[in-house]
Amino acid sequence: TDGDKFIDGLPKCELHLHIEGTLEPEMVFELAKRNNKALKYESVEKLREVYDFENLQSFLDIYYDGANVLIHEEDFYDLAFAYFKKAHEDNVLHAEIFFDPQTHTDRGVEFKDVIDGLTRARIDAEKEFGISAYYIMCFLKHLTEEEAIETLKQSIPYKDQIIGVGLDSTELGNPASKFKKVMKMSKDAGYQLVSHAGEEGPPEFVSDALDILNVERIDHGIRSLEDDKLIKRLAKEQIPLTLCPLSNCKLCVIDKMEDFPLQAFLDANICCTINSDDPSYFGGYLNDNFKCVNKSLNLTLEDLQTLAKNSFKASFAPETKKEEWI
Ligand code: ES4
Ligand code: ZN
Repeated sequence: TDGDKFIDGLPKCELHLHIEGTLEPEMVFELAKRNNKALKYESVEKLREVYDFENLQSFLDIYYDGANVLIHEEDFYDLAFAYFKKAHEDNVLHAEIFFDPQTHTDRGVEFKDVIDGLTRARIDAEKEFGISAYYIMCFLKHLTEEEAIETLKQSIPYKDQIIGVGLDSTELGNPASKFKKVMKMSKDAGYQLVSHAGEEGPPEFVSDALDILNVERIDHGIRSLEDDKLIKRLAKEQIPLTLCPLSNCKLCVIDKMEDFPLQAFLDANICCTINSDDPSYFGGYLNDNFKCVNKSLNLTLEDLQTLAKNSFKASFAPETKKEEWI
């Protein structure tokens, strides 16, 4: 359709993408072979068949298992470079990419190998595609704050390669208060702060991320709509939300794309953005997310433009860059 062509040509930013969530089944098999790792699935097709989730946790179990094939610096390079190629095809000019160091260091992979591979891919992609990118290190909410502090310490020698710190993984049972100290330490170390909140958890989890952790951006935040006062606050303070429509469908946060409440966020004048979260697991990259939402919600070209503009506005890129892009 016309909308699809408009979306293809629209310059945009990706602000909510887990690099481990771009690991395609084909690459799982390639890396397993290269690293002499046995897989419990007999084929790419059989692996893809288990990508059928009922909630966040059922996805996370599969996602952490998939990450086991990532071992060497070049594995992280190949993973990230493949993503940059896809992103460039989607007219993504700038990406702020999450990585989960603990998923790897807990298996004996060195922090250095993770960040070195990711950084080398970023530099090569900037040269080859002209794409710009930052990395955001996430602490896993299902682990302890002490473990997060240990990871923060490991990151310090590489802090010039990391723009910020986020929180992801299991939301229910892991409130913001659990990570108050490590997030303050991260801010003091010079990192920007973001957090997943209000994906499966109630709106209070979003206000707590703002009030207790002082984050600048909320990842997901879809359940904010259940609290009118919070919605007014997000609009007034122009706190960006990085929404992920295909993710919300696949993890049963919503029943169907027609229920994705984008219009409510737009009507409330909230700086909402469209993102792909874990594209290999959720059925599509950034333009697939835009197209799916556009088709199900009958957006106007103006809405699409607003969403792209919001993505630049919400990014951590310097103001001069943003002006150039918008
Ligand atoms: C995630 Cl969709 C989602 N939610 C929370 N944590 C995550 N890590 C990777 N994908
Ligand atoms: Zn996420």
